[in-house]
Parts: sequence; C-alpha cells; structure tokens
Amino acid sequence: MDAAAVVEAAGAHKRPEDAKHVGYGTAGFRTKADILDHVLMRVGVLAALRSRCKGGAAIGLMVTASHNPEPDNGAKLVDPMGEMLEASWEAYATRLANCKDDELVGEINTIISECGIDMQTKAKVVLGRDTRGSGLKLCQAARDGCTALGAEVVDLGIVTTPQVHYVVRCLNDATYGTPTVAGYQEKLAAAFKAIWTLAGRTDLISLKLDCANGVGAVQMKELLKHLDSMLKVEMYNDGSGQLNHECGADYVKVQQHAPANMTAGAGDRCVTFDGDADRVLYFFTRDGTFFMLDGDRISSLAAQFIQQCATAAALDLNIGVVQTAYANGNSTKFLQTKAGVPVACTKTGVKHLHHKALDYDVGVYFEANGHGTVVFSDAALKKINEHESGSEEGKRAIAMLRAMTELINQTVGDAISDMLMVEAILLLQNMTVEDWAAMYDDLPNRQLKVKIADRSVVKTTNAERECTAPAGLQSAIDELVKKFTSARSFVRPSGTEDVVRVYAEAETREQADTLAWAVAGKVW
Ligand code: NG1
Ligand code: ZN
Repeated sequence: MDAAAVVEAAGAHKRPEDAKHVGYGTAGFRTKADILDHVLMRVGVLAALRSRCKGGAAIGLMVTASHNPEPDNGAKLVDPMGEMLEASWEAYATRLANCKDDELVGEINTIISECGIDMQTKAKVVLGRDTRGSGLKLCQAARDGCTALGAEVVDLGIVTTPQVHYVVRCLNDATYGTPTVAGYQEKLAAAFKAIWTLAGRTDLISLKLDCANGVGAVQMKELLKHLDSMLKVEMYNDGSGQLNHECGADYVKVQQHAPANMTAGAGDRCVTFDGDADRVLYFFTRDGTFFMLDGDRISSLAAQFIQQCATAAALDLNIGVVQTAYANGNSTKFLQTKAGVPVACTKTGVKHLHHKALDYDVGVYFEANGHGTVVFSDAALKKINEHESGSEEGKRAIAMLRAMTELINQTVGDAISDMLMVEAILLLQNMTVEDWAAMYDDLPNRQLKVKIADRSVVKTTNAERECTAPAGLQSAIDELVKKFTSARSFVRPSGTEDVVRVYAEAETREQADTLAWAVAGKVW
C-alpha cells in the first residue's frame, strides 16, 4: 500500500475531531450529506480493498440516500455478482469510516492482514450517484479513496442503484450482459420487445409515472427512446421539484394516497418509484377510493405467472416466494392456498430475502414496500433455455419464461425492470390492474412508529414475528391479538430509524387501527 497516498487523501478529506459516529447498516451509510466527505473517501478505500480481496473483481459504490430527504446522502457497496456487500465486511466499513485520520493507515493494514489481501492484485470500482446535489462532491471523495489505493474507477455518473448492480455483475460475468448503462437499456428493451411480439399487442400501453423527482426520471427517459412504440409514459415529479418531497414510493406507501402534482383518475394506471429507483408500487382509484398494489401484489402476480408457465411447459421448477413479517396476511394465504407456492419469511432487509430466495430454482422476493426481484438459479436457467416443449402452449410458455429471465434485473430490486415485468405479465395474460387487484383483498393494516429511550431493548425472534424482550411484551401482544378477527401484530426495532415499529392487521380497518394503538401502548 502507498501509505503516503492514503495520508494525502486523508488530508484532503479530513475527519472533523467531533465527527458523528456512522454505522454501515441495512442501507449502507446514510446521514446528512455535509458530514459524509471523509466517510466517502474511506468507502472508496474499502471498495478498492474489497475488489482486491475478491481477486480483482469489480465492486460497486453507489452514492445515494434512496427515499430520504434531499439534504441526506449515503453510500452502499455492491459485491461482484451484483449482490449487497457481504455482512462480515460491514464491520470493516464502520471501523474505517470512524477511525481518526492518523489511524487510517493502521486500520487499512489490519483489514489487509485479517483478510489476507494481496495488494499486487488489480482493483476496479464502479461508481454511481443519484440526482442529489451533494452527489458529485461525494463521488469525488470516493474516487480519491479508490485512487489512493491504486484502484481503477469506472464512473457511471447519474444512474439508478440497480444499474450499478447490473454493471458490476456484467463486468464480472460477461454472460449477464454488456457492462454499460446503454447495455442495460438495450437488454431490457429487447426483452420487453420480445414479450410485446409474443403478446401480439398493437396499441400503446399508457402509464402515469411518479419519479420522486429522482434518477428514475433520467433513466426512464433514456429507456423510452427504445420503447416509444409500445409504452406511453406520462411522467410526474420528473426532476423539476424537490427530491422525495410529497412524492415517491415511500411517500405513497406510507400516506396511502397519490403523490403531489399527480391525479389518479378512474382508469389511470399509476406507478411510483423511489428516489434511486429500486422500489416500485402501482396504484389506481376506483369510485374515489385509493388502491395500492404493493410488493406483496407484485410477488403474487410474478409467482403465479411463473408457476403457470412452468406447468404449461411441463417444466419441473421449484418456485418459492420470500416475504417479511410486513407481508399482508392475505397475500401469504393467496400464495400458499390458491397459487400453491411455498412461502418463506425472513427478517426485514432485502439482503435476507435475497439470500433465502437463492434456495429455490426460482425465488420471488419482495418487501411490502416494493423492493424486490426474482432470481433464477443456474439450474433453472439451463432448464428454461434448453427445454423443448411439444405443444404450442408449452412453446409459448417457455418463450415467455425466457424473455422474463432477460427482463428481470436479478441482481437486486429494480423499479424500472420490475415495472416492465409487471407490464409484461399483465400484457401476456391480458389483465388490467383491476384484475390484478382482484387476485385477493388486502387485510386492513396499520404501521406505527413508537419512539422510546432505547429501542435496542426490544429483541425479536422467528423472523421478527415474536419478541423475546422486554419480558412480558409478547404475552401482552398475544392477549390483545386474541380479541380481534384474522388479526396479527408484531413489534421490532427499526434498522434505519430510531424508532420501534408496530404492525397490526385485522379483518376491518377499525380493528387494525385499534390493535396497532393498543400494542403501541404496551411498547411505551
Ligand atoms: P427498517 O427501518 O429496519 O424497518 C426499512 C424498511 C425495510 C427496508 C429498509 C432499508 C419497512 C417496514 N422497513 O427498514 O423494508 O427497505 O428500510 O431501506 O418498510
Ligand atoms: Zn431506494
């Protein structure tokens, strides 16, 4: 290691004496942008180390704070196959980000020796940022960290988080696609065109899209150049307003109404992305009532479709859905009983869902908030690509599955790719969003945030569905749940905010609300 170069980078990106401690959590580093300069330089250093540790494979570094307000920013690292950073490295990230400037060289040496990193190996880091004003400067800090460690930097500029995952994957696995943003656009467009042709559709699909004033708008405009004969997308909150302010997938999910500057009229098919375009939700209104098609709905639609294609083609595929405790109880019931698909439940956070999804030939996973994707194992891809079906119906089903494997960004949840997947399924099955909504009825539910002195006193087990501490809390919840019909409730400490989250669902809106508030009363 060139210690002098590290000292120089540390000098250019000084850590203030009173710097706030930052932790690499579920969403990477995320805090106010103006205290992140030294952190980003160090994340650049870590990305270079990670690349060497992985034999010179490209590593991604995305500068984003997703659905947080504009003054925030953050950073996430992407591992070689396009997956999230391996959990054991999160502690290195936190250590490196928080050490004093004069401890930096020592910390780097510790990581090098603990991981047995060969510093002669080449290193490559793929950088991307969302549309936040602070992004350019923070990317420069990250770049300085990479360069100090002698890593090559591939700067993608303003891109969605899933595009960074895609490019990283392609650089390390050429079979996945061309490792550029243009390659991403072309791959998705070609797959969607194939589906369009299979469906024999002739008229345009019309959508209204809320882009959260974020990067989704920039990238959708590019993609639509390839798809303008198939999709007509009216964009709202396309960058002229404040990022994530009264708009975006998180806002729509939590507020349960349309974003600002956009009306969802009868018959409108509305879609919303979050600020870095890795989450997507659909919504529409009927007789003035707002209907949301969330991550559970996307999972149900995708799992049922893939199951039906496999059956039609007589293809033996082990399909499973992965959810979290926040999945609506009726979605779980629909999947298990009507669609006949097994459902697993993991802790909150896509890395847990993604990991579990790899247990299946085809793993469908979505968080209720719209973040998720479908992963196909190598064995499943081989079966799908080599299978020959005798019947016309079987041939069509296989062609549909093949196009799906190309359309879906399997590395991570991707709003653009997921939206095209939904459109493709609706198109191939000749379904409207109303038909989709009719697959099952959501159980009314309520989420609350409770602020307590120390949220870490709440401990959970069984994929966060039961709490083990403080003593007596779970039995109090059980007693309350018994009083309501089709009810379920759980509490867990948030991994991204200083709150305890309360979730309740029950047969009626009133029951769900009453139960949620009663459970919240036990947490205080
Ligand atoms: P926490 O704050 O741990 O509940 C939230 C979301 C997760 C996930 C992460 C990462 C809910 C209830 N929780 O986690 O689903 O998206 O943020 O951004 O939506
Ligand atoms: Zn996001």
